[in-house]
Amino acid sequence: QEMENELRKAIHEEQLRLVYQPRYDIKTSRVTSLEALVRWEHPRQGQIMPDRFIPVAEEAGFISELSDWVMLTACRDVHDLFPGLSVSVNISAVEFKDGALYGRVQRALKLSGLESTRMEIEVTENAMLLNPEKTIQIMNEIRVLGVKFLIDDFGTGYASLGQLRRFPFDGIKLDRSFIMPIETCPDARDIVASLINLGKACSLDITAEGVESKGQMDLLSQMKCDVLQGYYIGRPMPPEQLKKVMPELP
Ligand code: G
Ligand code: G
Ligand code: NA
Ligand code: MN
Repeated sequence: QEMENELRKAIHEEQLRLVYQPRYDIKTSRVTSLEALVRWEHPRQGQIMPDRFIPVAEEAGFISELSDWVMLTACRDVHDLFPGLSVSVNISAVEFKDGALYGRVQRALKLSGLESTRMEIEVTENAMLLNPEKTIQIMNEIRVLGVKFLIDDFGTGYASLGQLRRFPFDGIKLDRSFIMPIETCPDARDIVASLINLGKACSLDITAEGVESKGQMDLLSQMKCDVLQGYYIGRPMPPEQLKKVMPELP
């Protein structure tokens, strides 16, 4: 309850920050997109991670307000600081409940001036289970703008691939729990190879999350993964810092 009130205030008192984690495109050997991740700089408690306060915002019914701030700030930062790069934002399942998301996305694009084809939205597979018909309709409307959709943490949720095939996704992000063991465990490697092939068969762009070593990067390149994200490529960083280190990234 107390956290709820403080978080409401935080949105208006500029206590929220975005950090950006680079995503590396294997084909062009370049960082081509960034994921925006929110942080709360609490005046007394210091930095609070989203796992702790996103659920609070969801339950208290102001996740959309928070998300509006995230979308606009992310679109502005990328428009102003990272010419040519795309940006992805994380959207909660509950944001598909009403019909407002289309207008909210459009507003962030308009106010920032970012080309719509440079914006991506990450949704977890659990979002697909709440209200499939309506979610598909909202996704289709937003995709007409040119915005892309990615399934986040793929493999950790409860949706089946049969269910997911009905949704208009552009890409999937393989959860880092699949990527972690690929260097040491041949079974894990086979599973990731199958997931990549499966994704390709559905014409989906495949991102591997949690890439922490050169060995994993090489294996994933061999398996024809499309995009890599993880500490080996770069940690989530404030925009100014990322801008500075960009030339030194792999
Ligand atoms: O790296 P990090 O601790 O930021 O991410 C933890 C979790 O919080 C991830 O699952 C991520 O998708 C989620 N998350 C980060 N930023 C946002 C955001 O702006 N909105 C939502 N809904 N989730 C976010
Ligand atoms: O659920 P989502 O994938 O959006 O969560 C992103 C989370 O994963 C963030 O907390 C981010 O800091 C973390 N993360 C990003 N790259 C790596 C990595 O290479 N290893 C680990 N352990 N965590 C990572
Ligand atoms: Na994400
Ligand atoms: Mn993820």
